[in-house]
Amino acid sequence: MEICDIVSKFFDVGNCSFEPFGEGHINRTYRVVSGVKKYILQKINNSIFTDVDALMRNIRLVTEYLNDLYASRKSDETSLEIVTTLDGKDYFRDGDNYWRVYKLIDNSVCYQTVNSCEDFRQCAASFGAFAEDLRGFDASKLTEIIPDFHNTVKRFSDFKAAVNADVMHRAADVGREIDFVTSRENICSRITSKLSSGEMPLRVTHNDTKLNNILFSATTGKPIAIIDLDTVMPGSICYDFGDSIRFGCNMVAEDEPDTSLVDFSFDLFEAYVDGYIKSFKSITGTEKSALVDGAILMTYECGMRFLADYLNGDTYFHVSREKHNLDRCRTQFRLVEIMENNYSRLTEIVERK
Ligand code: ADP
Ligand code: GN1
Ligand code: MG
Repeated sequence: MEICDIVSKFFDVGNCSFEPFGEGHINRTYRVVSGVKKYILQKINNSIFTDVDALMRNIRLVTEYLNDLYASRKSDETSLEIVTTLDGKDYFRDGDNYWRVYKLIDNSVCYQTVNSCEDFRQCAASFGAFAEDLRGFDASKLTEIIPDFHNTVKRFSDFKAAVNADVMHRAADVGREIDFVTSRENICSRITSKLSSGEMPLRVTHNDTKLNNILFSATTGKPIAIIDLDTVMPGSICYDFGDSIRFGCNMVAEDEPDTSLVDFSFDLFEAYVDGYIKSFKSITGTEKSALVDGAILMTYECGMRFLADYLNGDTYFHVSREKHNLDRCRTQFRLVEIMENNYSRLTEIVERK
């Protein structure tokens, strides 16, 4: 079906125009304009999100909860707003394709790299408030949409399976990267062991807190919306903290082919820790003391996922060039090295806050 025909299942289109939008790795996103109205249309990646009903139920529950909260506070923040189909459903199914529409959050900008410490501090405050605001949300209402999403121990065994299968015959050329992963097997359980012992609380978390999943106001420059709620489910706060650090403190793009350019900003790290801890008031001592581990683990895990996908033939993350996933993996591993080499410096920054 054509894009405008799909959109007509959601609203009366009139003159419809659309363009591919954003830099997400998972869904296909379009910006759609119809008269004065603007929307985001997404083709849901249903090979990853196999239970689309549960996915959209999770998003509806969380967005309604947050939007009610923001309205009661008369806050400028907003959450996503699902536009239903003309027959009242949260998505439209066309054979094997599943489509959803959100209101476009207008007058907003989305960044791929951080502009300043102040912006990153505000981004941290916003993700910290997200965690704090969802404290009262009943996690049992949510489906664990991708089980073991940030279970690094499980990710490690999936990685080993990809190496052993070596379906594309690529393993021989990436021996160094494979060794990088396997030599760090002992770090995989640093967070999962604390969650299973009950030392660390399981909370409702976002699980994909990279910078391009937050929108800033084009007028005030302040964060106005946390988007990409596909992976909201129970998790550790250290995952959310860590994923923001992984993406935001890297001074070059996630897919920079020249790893000698990869650099980790300690100033940005400090700004993020500051903004996060100030707004996330209920953070526990155990969580705070595992934030640096969260940053290392999320970066290591993401690199391992990119490498596994490279070995599997690039079936998960969208790629736009040869060895794209390998470039992404290498930037992550360089960041891991920098953080490992500066572990006490990072820990001191957290302890000072
Ligand atoms: P993916 O899961 O593929 O990352 P996202 O839901 O993050 O998909 O959307 C991709 C991009 O589209 C975002 O990074 C952002 O630039 C843009 N976007 C998504 N939803 C909205 C929205 N409601 N308003 C404005 N921009 C949006
Ligand atoms: C994907 O959907 P997107 O592009 O925001 C991925 C994250 C990775 C990230 C790496 C559902 O995020 O887990 O950290 O790419 N999302 C999913 O950039 O797997
Ligand atoms: Mg995204």
